[in-house]
Amino acid sequence: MSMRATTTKTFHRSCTLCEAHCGLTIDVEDNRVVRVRGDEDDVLSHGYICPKGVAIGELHHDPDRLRTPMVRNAAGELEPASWEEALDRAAEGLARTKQAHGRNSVGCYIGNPVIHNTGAILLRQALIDTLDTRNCYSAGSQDTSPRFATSYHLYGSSFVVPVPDIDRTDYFLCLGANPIISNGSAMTAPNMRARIRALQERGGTMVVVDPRRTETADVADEHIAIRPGTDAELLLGMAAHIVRSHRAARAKIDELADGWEVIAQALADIDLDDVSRSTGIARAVIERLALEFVNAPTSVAYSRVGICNSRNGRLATYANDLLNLVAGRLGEVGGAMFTTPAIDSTRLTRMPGMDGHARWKSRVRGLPETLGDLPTATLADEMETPGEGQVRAMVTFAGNPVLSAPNGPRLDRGFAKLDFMVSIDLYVNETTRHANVILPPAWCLADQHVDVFFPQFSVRNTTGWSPAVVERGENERADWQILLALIERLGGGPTGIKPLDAALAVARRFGYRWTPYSFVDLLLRTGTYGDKFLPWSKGLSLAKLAAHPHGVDLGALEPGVTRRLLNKSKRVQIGDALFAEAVRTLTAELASRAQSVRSNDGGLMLIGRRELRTNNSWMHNVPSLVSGRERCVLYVHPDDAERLGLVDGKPGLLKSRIHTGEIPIRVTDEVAPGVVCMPHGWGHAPSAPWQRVAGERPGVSMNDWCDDSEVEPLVGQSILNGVMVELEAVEARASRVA
Ligand SMILES: Nc1nc2c(c(=O)[nH]1)N[C@H]1C(S)=C(S)[C@@H](COP(=O)(O)OP(=O)(O)OC[C@H]3O[C@@H](n4cnc5c(=O)[nH]c(N)nc54)[C@H](O)[C@@H]3O)O[C@H]1N2
Ligand SMILES: Nc1nc2c(c(=O)[nH]1)N[C@H]1C(S)=C(S)[C@@H](COP(=O)(O)OP(=O)(O)OC[C@H]3O[C@@H](n4cnc5c(=O)[nH]c(N)nc54)[C@H](O)[C@@H]3O)O[C@H]1N2
Ligand code: SF4
Ligand SMILES: [Mo]
Repeated sequence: MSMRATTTKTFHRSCTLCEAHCGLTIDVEDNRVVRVRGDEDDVLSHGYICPKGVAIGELHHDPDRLRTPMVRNAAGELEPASWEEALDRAAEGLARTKQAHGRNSVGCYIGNPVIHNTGAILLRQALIDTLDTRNCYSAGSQDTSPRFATSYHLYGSSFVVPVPDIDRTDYFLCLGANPIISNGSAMTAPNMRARIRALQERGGTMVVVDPRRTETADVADEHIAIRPGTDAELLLGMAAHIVRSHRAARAKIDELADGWEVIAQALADIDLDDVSRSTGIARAVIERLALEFVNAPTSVAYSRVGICNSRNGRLATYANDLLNLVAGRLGEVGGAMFTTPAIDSTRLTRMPGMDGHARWKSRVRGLPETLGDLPTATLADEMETPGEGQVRAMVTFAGNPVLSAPNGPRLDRGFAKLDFMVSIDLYVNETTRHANVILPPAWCLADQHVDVFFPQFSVRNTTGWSPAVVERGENERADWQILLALIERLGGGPTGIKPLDAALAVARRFGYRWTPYSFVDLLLRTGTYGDKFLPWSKGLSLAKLAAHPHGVDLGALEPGVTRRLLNKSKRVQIGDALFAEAVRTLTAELASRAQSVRSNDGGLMLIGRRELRTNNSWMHNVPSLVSGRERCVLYVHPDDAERLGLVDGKPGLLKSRIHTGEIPIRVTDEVAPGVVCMPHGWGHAPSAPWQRVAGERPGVSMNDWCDDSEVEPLVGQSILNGVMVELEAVEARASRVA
């Protein structure tokens, strides 16, 4: 028996699994992560960690995670291949399709983890430019597109997003978000529980508007159960009431915004009784909320995924910002504030072709792009409908649309029929199982990291550098290396800007190799806090960041709006014709809408749910994250359960326009009557052979029920909340059939 001394190396690194970006302290022995805990000295998270962060090592070492490229053989089975072979096959297949069927015949889908991955996000545009396709899709149309398109119109950049100044506000109105579980979105704020407690301890108030009494509602001062999909009405109604009560911050509005008169006129027509009928919230409550909001010393309205993925997602997102402006809270301490990031992504969005909205539309349904991406709800149409521009090949990159986008089964069939498909992913999942070539990256822990995206949306200005904590095997490649190799085989370069890529190709012959980190260094040094390449400067560079293992604190958010506006007018375009028209349309329809909502009595509305130990469709293959009680269950209010004869723990038969299937019932008064709720991202039966833990308890996919034929009208966002469904007990159906 041999005794070998193991040395433990300790690293500090930020967690890239969700937007909170907690600092982790990671112990590594023999190139294995043996212990993960919260980094007490991290400048933003001060030791906070959640179960997913604790499990990051388990994820990294998951034996089912792909370690080598996979290529489909003549028998149609995926088998391991060398990098050279896999990359050649990938490039050839894509080039062949493009040559035969034109540029738009190759589509691409970019998933959520890309925004958490420095190299991947910096090469994203180069990939799309190299593919030269209009058929680009992303998780955005199930997540942030309404937020980004609203920011683009109001502030001149999709990435200029107001952040709730949670640590200094007196009144936090939180709509359609569950930050105690999600740990915040478009709001990097680790340890929300402590932040909410601090708000309450300094005498502040938190109000949660949500059809479910969520974990966040549980710690708030007040929970208001709203009828799904009616937040635009509520927020516009509150703004209207503030105006009618002569409490609108007129001087502030005039100072900052254009088009107030148009919107004020549209607001004047809103009838709060109609709003009350539509939302299911008493008129007196709406009026009280409006006055509380405007009378608090400081206040902020914040809305996220629950709002974005609903019937009126973009109008509601606009109404959220409008309410902040009307109450004089935009750009104010304790209100909706703008960051001053060390790496300013808005500089990247100014690159040619990047930022914008509705510059082109999808071929079949005419839905608009946002930030270059078309709505995923129409990807299946584009795959199925013959003609010039039909999608015949796909690249999927860190995504799983079969589970994450509406009408997953239709997408599943579409992927199966493609001529060719390449996936860059850690796993064989429900989507990548259709690929001809899978290119698996060495995962985040094997690469350095500097966040270039989320400091845009942080409640405090901070930055930092993370080292790789495990060594990359000889045969392993980071996402950015895979992308670059694929792009170069297809004739492109790292920036997607032809003259620049040509210059970089020349420089390469002299030994200079572009890396994402050389670019990050450039962005840092030329940014607000940069050293501007002056050796004596105290400013930031990549090397300076590396000297601060717990991150660099750049201070609290600064007040002001105009400094962040990127439109020519340097004014908030609050009266944009698109929004004004949408407000008028909604107002006109309110009465009849309220009527139709009532006539739907008996029908149920399906909404989504996130759970602390899982993340969208992945992380279900990690035993410590999926142990314990079954999570993929449908919450049903006791009144509805009784009316429908449903029993807790037994399956129910859930039916939407496009799908009927069984799901276990949990009876709970957490959901409002008339509302049922299930998590998305489950339904792992098809990937069971490759993800053995996930396959043991596969669950069912919410997006089997969500309809892709109906989308939100202004951005084509998928409607994943407030989906009309019917429900019955499985036994009831069985006895009827008999
Ligand atoms: N019904 C319903 N549907 C929803 C939502 C909802 O609320 N309700 N939420 C939506 C939201 S907000 C989002 S963001 C989407 C997410 O939807 P998607 O982005 O389509 O899917 P994910 O489930 O995040 O899958 C991410 C994939 O990336 C892989 N991966 C993880 N890290 C890396 C990496 O570093 N490199 C590479 N190459 N691959 C990696 C994982 O293995 C996984 O297969 O789902 C959306 N779908
Ligand atoms: N544990 C965990 N954390 C995550 C993720 C995860 O999957 N698991 N995903 C990450 C991702 S990709 C994102 S984008 C963020 C999202 O973070 P959040 O935006 O906080 O998202 P959710 O937790 O889905 O919260 C949406 C809330 O909206 C409510 N809701 C549904 N319909 C309506 C409606 O019509 N009106 C109102 N007012 N509310 C409604 C739902 O009940 C739910 O409580 O979370 C991130 N963090
Ligand atoms: S909340 Fe959890 S998953 Fe999110 S960054 Fe922190 S530790 Fe990671
Ligand atoms: Mo998301």
